[in-house]
Formats: sequence, structure tokens, C-alpha cells
Amino acid sequence: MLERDTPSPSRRSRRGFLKAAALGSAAVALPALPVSGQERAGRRLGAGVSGYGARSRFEVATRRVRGARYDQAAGSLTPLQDLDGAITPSALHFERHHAGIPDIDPAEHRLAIGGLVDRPLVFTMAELRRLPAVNRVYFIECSGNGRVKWSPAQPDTDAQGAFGMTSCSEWSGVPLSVLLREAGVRPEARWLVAEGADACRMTRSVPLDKAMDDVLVAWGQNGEALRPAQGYPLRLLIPGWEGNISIKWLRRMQLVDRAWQTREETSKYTDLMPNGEARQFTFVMDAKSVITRPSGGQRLDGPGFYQISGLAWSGRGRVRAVEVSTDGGGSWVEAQLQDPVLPLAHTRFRLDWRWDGSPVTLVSRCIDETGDRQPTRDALIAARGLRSSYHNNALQAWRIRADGGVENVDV
Ligand SMILES: Nc1nc2c(c(=O)[nH]1)N[C@H]1C(S)=C(S)[C@@H](COP(=O)(O)O)O[C@H]1N2
Ligand SMILES: [Mo]
Repeated sequence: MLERDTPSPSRRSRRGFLKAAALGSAAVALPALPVSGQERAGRRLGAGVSGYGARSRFEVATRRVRGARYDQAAGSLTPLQDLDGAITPSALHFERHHAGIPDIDPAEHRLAIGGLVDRPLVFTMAELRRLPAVNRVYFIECSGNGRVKWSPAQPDTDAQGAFGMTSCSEWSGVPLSVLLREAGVRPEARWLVAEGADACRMTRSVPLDKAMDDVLVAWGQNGEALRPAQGYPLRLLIPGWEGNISIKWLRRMQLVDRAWQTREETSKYTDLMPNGEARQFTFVMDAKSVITRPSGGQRLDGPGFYQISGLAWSGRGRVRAVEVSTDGGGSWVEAQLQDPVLPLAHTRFRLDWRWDGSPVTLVSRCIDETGDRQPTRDALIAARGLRSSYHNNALQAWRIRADGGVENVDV
């Protein structure tokens, strides 16, 4: 597989890398394979087909539940360290609910639009699905993602524990602007207030210019219906902004002249600054990145070739570059970005690397298309103080010990 007839220059150097790393064992002609458990059992027909697929029983990546499993205000974290590519499998999309997951029959669900509009409207799911739909790949990230970085690094924190409150899916739905044009927004309207159908009736105010821009009213996730945890049958998807504003189980939207100052906009989801004042409506998620391989809790199998790989994203648009340091931030090299690099979506980066077996500290740094770049933890704390728990996008570093173990450190 590694040998090619006409190697391109990059292939040639890759091959050199692997040769030097002596990956795999040498064999002459057709290598004999070790006898597997399946072979020992004798050659038998495999399993048949099924109506809805399940992964291999050997695959074990799971969401990690924060708090008690049956706590309805709990959250669960995407196992970023176990994923490939940029899309999060729906079954592993992180969850954050404030009052549990409601059980909604789509045949009974309605979406109402009212307030400062010419024509108040009520849609059934079937009516919504007749409208001009689009697919868009977007991440959703809780503004509390990276919260652990306000405290000094704990060695045993892994990528999931530190950054698992972000996931990226292909969403299907209708642009909110289509619905708003249908309703006819009155000139006095400045904000849109969206309400969920869960027990807490989660409610957030959305500025009208964002509502008319790239917001989706989504029913699809990765080609099928939304998962109940993601808002089945209907959610708001407000790309690039803190996850809390993407109201799940969406049932009502009102056009209003000012923000409603809901609980989620006053006591929660505000950032207390060093001077004691709180920042409000800090919507945009800043540029972030995390190396997922190698990352905390993993172990390198001795010196040699490894591909450093991770995810980067920004609520301001596309990722322009990801820089990786293997010396704790002393020097940086640019990683390769995996196509397609989409705005407001997770972007996978990769860097071919050889570990010489000595202790090293790996760091990644995201620079987005607006030039916004991740700060060091010290720089972030100097600007923001230590009194907020949201919106921490400080650099993440992993220390590789001489024994190959990987642990969480600050740089
Ligand atoms: N109706 C409703 N919408 C909600 C929430 C909720 O509890 N109820 N949680 C919010 C929060 S805090 C986040 S981070 C995102 C999480 O979306 P997810 O669970 O699909 O990952 O949904 C937001 N929308
Ligand atoms: Mo959140």
C-alpha cells in the first residue's frame, strides 16, 4: 500500500518518513497473516442485513456524561480524541439540556411566528418541509467549552474533558430569512425571541440582522432527522455563535423591538470582567484548536513517525491557518488543512512528524480569516480576569513524556 510506481515528490518524502520509522514488520512476497479469532471459529457466513445500522462491537468511543447520567440538567461530551474527519457522528454529538429531552410527536408539533410581523404564521412540520431547504455544515459549541482552562491544567484532562462541548454536523432546514419574509417583519422589529418546547421553555433574544443572515430552522442532521437530544423535530441553528442561542425543540418566535433580558442573558451566559461588570450578549465563538492525536490519555508506541492531527474552528468564518509547535510554543510550523475548509465548521489539520523519543510539548494555534488568533492562557487571563466561566479559547498543550504517555499542561 505504501509503495507506488510513480511517486510524486511528496509521496517520496512520505515514504522516506515511513521507511525510517520502520512501521509494520518486513515480509517477503505474500505475507502470512496471523490466525484471527474469526478464523479459529471456522469459516462461517456472517451476519445478515438490518433495518438500522449499528457500529462494530469492537468500537467503544462514547460521550462522557458530566454529572449524573439521569440529571436532566446534565451535559455529555463528544470524544474528540476518537474521531476522524470533521463531521461528528450524530450518536456522539455533545448534549446540553437544561430540563431534559422532551418527547415530541412531529405530527403534533407547530412553529408559531408572531409579534411585530404583518402576518402571524403557524407551520406544521409538513408545511415547513415544502419550503426551499438547504444543507449547511456548521459546528455547535457551548460557550462553556474549554471552561477547565480557567483553572491550572490537571495532568489527566483529555481532549474530550477539555473541549468535548463542540460538535459539527451537516444540518438540513429552511433559512430563517425565508420564514421571516413570509411573515413580513415590521420596521420597528430589532430582535427575534425564540422559545423551546422543553420544560424550561428556554428563551433567547437574537438580533434581527443575524436572524436574516445565515440562521437555519433545521430538521435534519447528517442526512436523517435531528436526534431528540439535538432538538427533534425542529431547532434553531445560529452558526458561529454560542450554542445556548441555538434553541432546540423550537416552537415559537416573536419579533420584538428589544432584547428580552431572559435568564440566559442575565444570570447565565454573561462574562464577569475584572472590574465587576458583566459582558452581555457575547455571541461569537472565538478561534480555537485542539490536537486530538496525540492527546491527553493516549500513549505513543515509541519513537518514529506519527501524524499530528486535530480540529480547528472559529465563529468568525473560515480557519485561515493552524500552526503547530513541538517545543511548547517556541517555534511554529504550519499544518495542512484538510479540504473542504468551510466557514463556521470544524476543520481538520494534520502535520507529519517524527518523535525522537525525548519529552516534548505539542501546541496548536488557530488563526481565522479575520486574523483572530488563539491567545495564551496568561494573555487571556490578563485581559479577562478569572471571574468568568464562558468563552475561554486559550492555547491547549499536551506534554509527551519519555515513556510515550501524554498529559495536559499549560504553556
Ligand atoms: N430548548 C432548549 N434549547 C437549547 C438548550 C436547552 O436546554 N433547551 N440548551 C442550549 C445549550 S446551553 C447548548 S450548548 C446547545 C447544545 O446543543 P446540543 O445539545 O444539540 O449539542 O443547545 C442550546 N439550546
Ligand atoms: Mo451551552
